[in-house]
Amino acid sequence: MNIQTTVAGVKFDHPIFNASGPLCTTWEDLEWIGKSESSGIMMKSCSLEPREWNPSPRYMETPLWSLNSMWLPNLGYDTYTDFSKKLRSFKKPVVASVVWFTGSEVADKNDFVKITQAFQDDSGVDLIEINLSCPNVVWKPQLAYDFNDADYVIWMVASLWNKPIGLKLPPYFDPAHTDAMAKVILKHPNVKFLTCINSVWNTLIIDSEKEEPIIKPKGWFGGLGWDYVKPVALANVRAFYKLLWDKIDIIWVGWVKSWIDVFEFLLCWAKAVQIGTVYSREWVESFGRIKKEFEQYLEKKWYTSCEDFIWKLKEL
Ligand code: RRO
Repeated sequence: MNIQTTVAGVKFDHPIFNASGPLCTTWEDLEWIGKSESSGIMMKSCSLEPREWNPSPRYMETPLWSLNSMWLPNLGYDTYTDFSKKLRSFKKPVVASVVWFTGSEVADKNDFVKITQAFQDDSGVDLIEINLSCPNVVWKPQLAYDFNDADYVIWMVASLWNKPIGLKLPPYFDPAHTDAMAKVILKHPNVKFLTCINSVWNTLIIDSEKEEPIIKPKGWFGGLGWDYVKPVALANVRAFYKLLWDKIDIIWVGWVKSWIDVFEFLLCWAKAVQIGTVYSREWVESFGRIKKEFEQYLEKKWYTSCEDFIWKLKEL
């Protein structure tokens, strides 16, 4: 069975790898992913300066949802450019995630340029994901909801082109907003892939037993993921596919936990899937488990490659 896939021309042995989020921050995390059955190595979103975690409690999960407010903890972009060179030894695609955040209230959009330039230059990175959608920054709206700002930032980094650039987008809930973002993307042919979606932002969950909210930062509001969010992710993939299918090679997705999600997302226009919450729950075993279950399911359906079903959802 051949379940290889490509993202912006970069080959992955199979469609399942980690999302930028849990357990991809330190060298040890990344080395474990390198040795695992993940088809790629995605690094944590990085900023100009290193950043610490938000105060606890900042993360909670149940079988149906996860809620986070990590606040971009990372070791600073120059550490990840170094890591990326060493990660080449695992012979699988390495993906950088770049975020606009200086560590102070005065974030400068030129950060994006500086960091993206470092990954363009002499690094081990194959793809660069620009995170326009961190839900947990207190004093800023998400860039992806400000279409003029997003246009400007994409223009700045797209001009540095030599490695494929993609955008990590938040969920959009109104077709007018999906249309507006697609129009921005179409102005920048160097944008080659989208990662849909980041967690659903500004959500509140309370513990009725304790009679208190479950996370502390940002007035208790965090980014929601997992089962609650999957239909929103599918709808966003569908919406962007309809608008951009012949321009943007790829649409990637999150909120996957089993073979059925992988199958559904590929059927519905994704080329690869990233796993976050399930990876943090099951750790590196999650990649092999989901891949094996996925292959078994394809065998049962007599499919021999992703080409047999990818993007082939029947129309109603
Ligand atoms: O670190 C975080 O709090 C975080 C990030 Br950068 C992101 O893009 N999405 C998310 O749910 N959390």
